[in-house]
This record gives sequence, structure tokens and C-alpha cells, in this order.
Amino acid sequence: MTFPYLFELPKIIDSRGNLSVVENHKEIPFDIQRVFWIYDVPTNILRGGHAHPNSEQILIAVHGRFSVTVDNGKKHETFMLDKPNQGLFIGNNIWREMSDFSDGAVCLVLASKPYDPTGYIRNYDDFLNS
Ligand code: T46
Repeated sequence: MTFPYLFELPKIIDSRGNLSVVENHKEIPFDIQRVFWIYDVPTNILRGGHAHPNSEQILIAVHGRFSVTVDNGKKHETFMLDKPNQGLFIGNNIWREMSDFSDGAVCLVLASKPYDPTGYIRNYDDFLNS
């Protein structure tokens, strides 16, 4: 199982500003089946607190910054996302928590599966035993 990792996305710079881009199976190691974004998060709010047995994701801080703590049951690591040309890959069966959202932060999420409310493990002990 691949532990979550940060990676650089293309950044095309010209005098009019920058542009970043991703494509399925190029920068993104799966077919994107869903895109959602999280924004207007109040200060000191913790989001996430779950794992997905069957949904891979890429998180991108398209504006502002936030932290993501990931945990595979054996080790955990906190990543600070603060660049629109950087993605955090989170594979299956990884517990994640998002915190420390800056004012105006926007977390873009590219997911490998459609939304399925039954596809969440929300209890940490169940996650460890899964
Ligand atoms: C994840 C992290 C990074 C939908 O109706 N459709 C959707 O596709 C999603 C993602 C959510 N929702 C509804 C379900 C809840 O009523 O939106 C509400 C908030 O979702 P949730 O509490 O799961 O949000 P987060 O920020 O805790 O977690 C989300 C994703 O759910 C999750 O897959 O990995 O972002």
C-alpha cells in the first residue's frame, strides 16, 4: 500500500499568470470520477476523520493553505498544502484529517470513485481492525 505523498503538478507560467493542469493517468494515477471542493471553513475546524477502503484521492490547495494528517495504522504524517501546483495523493485505506485551514482556503479533491456514503470507515478502531 502506497503511503500518501506530495507531488508537483505542471505550472505553466507566462506574463498573464500561471496555469496548472492534470489529466487522467498522466499526473493523476486513476480515472477521475468525481471532483469536489471544500471552502469557507471556519477557524479551528477539523474535517475528515475517516478512511475509504475503495477511493483514491488527490487533494490540492487551489487557494490558501491547510494541513492534512494521514495515517495507515502504522505511521502517520502531516502535510501542509499551500501551493496550487502541488497535489497530495491519498490511496485506499488511509485515515485522513484536515485542519488549520487559512482564511479563504479552498481544498480541491479529485476522487477515483463516485460518492458513496457507505464507503467510509468513520471509527478509528474499526479502521485499525480493517
Ligand atoms: C474526504 C475528504 C478529503 C456529498 O453529498 N457528496 C460528496 O461527494 C461528498 C464528498 C460529500 N457530500 C456530503 C456529505 C456530507 O453531508 O457533504 C457533506 C460533507 O461531507 P464530509 O463530512 O464527508 O466532508 P469532509 O470534509 O469531512 O470529507 C470530505 C470527503 O467526504 C472525504 O471523502 O476524503 O473530504
